[in-house]
Amino acid sequence: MADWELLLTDANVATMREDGGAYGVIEQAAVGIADGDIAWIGPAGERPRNRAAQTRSLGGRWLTPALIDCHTHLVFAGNRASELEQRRQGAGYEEIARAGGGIVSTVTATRQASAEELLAASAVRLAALRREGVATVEIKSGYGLDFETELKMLRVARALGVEFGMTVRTSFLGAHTLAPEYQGRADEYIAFLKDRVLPAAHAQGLVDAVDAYCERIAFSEAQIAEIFEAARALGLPVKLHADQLSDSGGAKLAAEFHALSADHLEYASDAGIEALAETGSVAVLLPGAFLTLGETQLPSVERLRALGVPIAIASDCNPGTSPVCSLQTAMMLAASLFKLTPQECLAGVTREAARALALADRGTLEAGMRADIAVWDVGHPRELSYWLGLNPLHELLIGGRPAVARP
Ligand code: DI6
Ligand code: FE
Repeated sequence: MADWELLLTDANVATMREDGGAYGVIEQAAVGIADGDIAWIGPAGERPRNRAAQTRSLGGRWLTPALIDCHTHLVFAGNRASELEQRRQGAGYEEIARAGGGIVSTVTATRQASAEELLAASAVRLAALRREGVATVEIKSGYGLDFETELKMLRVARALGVEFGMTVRTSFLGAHTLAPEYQGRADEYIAFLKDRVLPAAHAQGLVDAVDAYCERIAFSEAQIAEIFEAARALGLPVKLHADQLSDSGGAKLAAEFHALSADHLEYASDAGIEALAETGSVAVLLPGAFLTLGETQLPSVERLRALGVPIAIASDCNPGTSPVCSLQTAMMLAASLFKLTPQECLAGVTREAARALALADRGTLEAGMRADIAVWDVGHPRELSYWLGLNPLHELLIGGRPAVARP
């Protein structure tokens, strides 16, 4: 009877362990896999003599933890390509939103779509992420803004995880923007969300975390605090779209609720970043939205580094501000626009992205962690935030089983 289901040999490994030096590299490594987890990993010369049902040489290729996209809105219907022309005529994101475009136009399309149509449209985007080595993805609601559609979105997100054999973590984002039916009655909308929609979604097992949009075109700190109090009462962690378009006090609010993460942060104040540092919240940077909006205010990466705030990177895949279905592109943009190092970029989509989702069983390659492993045709892991438009994935293993192989 074999001890291991699979033994991988002749590989170089970037474990991404925090205590492992640059990238946590193990050269000429071997990996023993049992029951979908890493049973042993280390220099091949030190490998224990466990028997393996299957042994595979990886020909000297590099292994990293499978990628984790910790911030997406990838379930939606339609798209917003028409806004490109509006922007070329000088209209800004907020102006388009106030004129009834933006999120609300995606809401209309998403409400009209059946669950099957929503699943089919979203599957195309999830397949693109998985082809690039993503094994875990966070998916938000927030394009329903009514009872039926918010739950429909979350059910589709769960179904996508099953269909693709990936881990999907859902975030309830009913507080994405004001539902059209509640114009001028924001406080009533917040009450509707926290008293009716969130409890029902939670009771059906559809919610892993609660998110909100803290911004002048969305909701105030006080309104979001009500949603977050309801999340806390249900035992759900929170995360927050914070200080994306203005210093709206989002980082500080996220810290007050010990949020898993504060996301965007272009306009976060030093006090807000210091608050995040004190609570250990992860800063999730979203360069796709920064680029698409033509933003010029950079997030304070130096401040985040100096205060030891963990930095994650995500695609923010959404039809309005970040039509990006590529986590590798987000890595390259984080390197080129936000000046993160290649190691920070790879940590940002592995170890730190796992932290942003409170997933302690992945994000590094070490004994006991899930065998979610990406195999790359690169000369060094730094290339993963270097190429734009070239996907060097050779193979993706999810739970130790091949999920994607280079054709
Ligand atoms: N911030 C964003 O960039 C997205 N949502 C949010 O809170 C935009 C979503 C959209 O425009 O569809
Ligand atoms: Fe977002």
